[in-house]
Amino acid sequence: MAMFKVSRVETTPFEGQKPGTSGLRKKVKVFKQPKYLENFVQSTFNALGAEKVRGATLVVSGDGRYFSKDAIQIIIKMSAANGVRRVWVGLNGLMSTPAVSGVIRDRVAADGSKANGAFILTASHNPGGPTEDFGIKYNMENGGPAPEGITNKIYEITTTIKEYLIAEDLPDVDISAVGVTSFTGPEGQFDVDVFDSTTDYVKLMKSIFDFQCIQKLLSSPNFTFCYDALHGVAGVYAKRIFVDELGAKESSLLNCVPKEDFGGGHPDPNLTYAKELVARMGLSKTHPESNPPEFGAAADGDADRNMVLGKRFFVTPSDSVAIIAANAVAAIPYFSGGLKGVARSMPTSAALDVVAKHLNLKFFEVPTGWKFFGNLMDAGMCSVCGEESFGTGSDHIREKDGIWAVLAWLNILAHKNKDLSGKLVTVEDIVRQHWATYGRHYYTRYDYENVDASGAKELMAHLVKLQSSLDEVNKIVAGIRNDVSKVVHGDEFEYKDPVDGSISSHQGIRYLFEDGSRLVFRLSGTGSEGATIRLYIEQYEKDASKIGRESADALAPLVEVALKLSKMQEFTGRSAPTVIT
Ligand code: VG1
Ligand code: CO
Repeated sequence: MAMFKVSRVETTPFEGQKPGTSGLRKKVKVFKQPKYLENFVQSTFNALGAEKVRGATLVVSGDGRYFSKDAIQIIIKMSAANGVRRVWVGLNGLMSTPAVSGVIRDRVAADGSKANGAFILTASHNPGGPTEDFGIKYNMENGGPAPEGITNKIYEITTTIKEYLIAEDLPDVDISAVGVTSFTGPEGQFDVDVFDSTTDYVKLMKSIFDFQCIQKLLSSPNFTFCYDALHGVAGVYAKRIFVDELGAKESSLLNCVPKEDFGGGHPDPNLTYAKELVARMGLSKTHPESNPPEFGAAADGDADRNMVLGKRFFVTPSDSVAIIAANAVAAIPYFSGGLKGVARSMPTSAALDVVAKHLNLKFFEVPTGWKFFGNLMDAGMCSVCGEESFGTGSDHIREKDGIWAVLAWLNILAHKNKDLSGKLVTVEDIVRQHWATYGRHYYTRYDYENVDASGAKELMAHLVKLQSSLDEVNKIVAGIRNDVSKVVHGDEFEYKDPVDGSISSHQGIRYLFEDGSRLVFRLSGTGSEGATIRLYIEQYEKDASKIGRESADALAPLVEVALKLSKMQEFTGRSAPTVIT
């Protein structure tokens, strides 16, 4: 067994190592600076405390983006030096964010021990490659992202850090082959266990869904299917699950080979960036497709997001979580005993609220970011949750789960088409039926990416200031359009966690209208450059004769109000958003 020594390396703080909505995300060139990654990793160890780190089992893996392989070797050497007992690494360093969460919760080492936490190496939906983004986040023992108490502590430590520990002489571990490599250090044995995480993940999915029923649907000549991993880590799992287990054709997989730069694309599953899938599903104006598949879906880089499409039909993520919640008990075996409760992030539309009310379910509205759902789930208060940003999931793990969401839809479709004798019940049928029952939430999000940070701050300050007089706001609104309802409430969203009582303030600026419409403005916490303003626009329509409109037409008056009220162009210099979803 190779021996290693522990070196203490002097260092000085780097500015700006503050984790955002989901970890620390920066340009690769920032992460590649000597000692940059080391400072953040050591600060995380220090924040957790030596008693938690010594003897621990840690997962280290990610979405395979550029710089991951180097980062994994550095984190292995630092783990060894900090007294970690073993590190679990996904084959080739690949593990989706939901798979990591599952591994933390369920995998057991030969000696019976389980993982205490994980470093997940991803910048999620941000592009990858030498000139693009890298990211790192820490997940806790429950499989969920570190709560704000810990991330704030990590940040504080990064501002004063003086040294880090590393086993410089530990040889690089071959992560391209499954197996355990053992070393001996001053505190005893240290193991690196490289394993194929798809097996664990397939097992988890099989314990939730009715694979037989889904397989029957996928093999029906009536039903056609397509999945786009956008060259992210989802590709590895997609092949195993959709092709090997469920019998989909190989040709139904698009971009399912993970690449360090995601093939030069933006691994973000939305109508703008998932171009190939959007065209294949018949949703591209410039590339009309004569015979699109019945079902299409995509994932982001680390496979925790999903976009679900029907033939020439887009399902908004806010509708998706509501529809899954409404059908879960009847269609999905894991939920057959009932739902403990449901939750959504604040900017997500209120479609889920209406389902919760109808089904008499506990309901929670939390700030943006998955970490807030975990406490509710740990306390047994929530089974299904989602965000408007293409994130959907359940309490099977503590992260959103892209492939889970696709399987949930397939299981619902399979359930509705059980006898397969008559006409196929399509994705569009299910959504329209849902609207007819619960009403429709017209919804859109405008993103202004990489705008000047000071302009963005001024815009937000302007919107907060306006809220001091709703009379004034209503005068302005009436001057812009006379066909929108009145603003009855304006605030900055604040959340008090019902489980631990912690408070999160400044979680987005809300304007609530008399008819249930909402405008929400937020600054993104996942960007790596400048600022990104997100504007969320929503309008509820109960009248069955009015639920079939084009979303853009229905929302046009509110969009105009939002842009003029916020003085968007004045503050940002932008006449149009970067992305509309
Ligand atoms: C965005 C989304 C948010 C999501 C977060 C992480 O955050 O809006 O809903 O939880 O990304 O998703 P922000 O702060 O940029 O709006 V992932 O898939 O990038 O880890
Ligand atoms: Co992601």
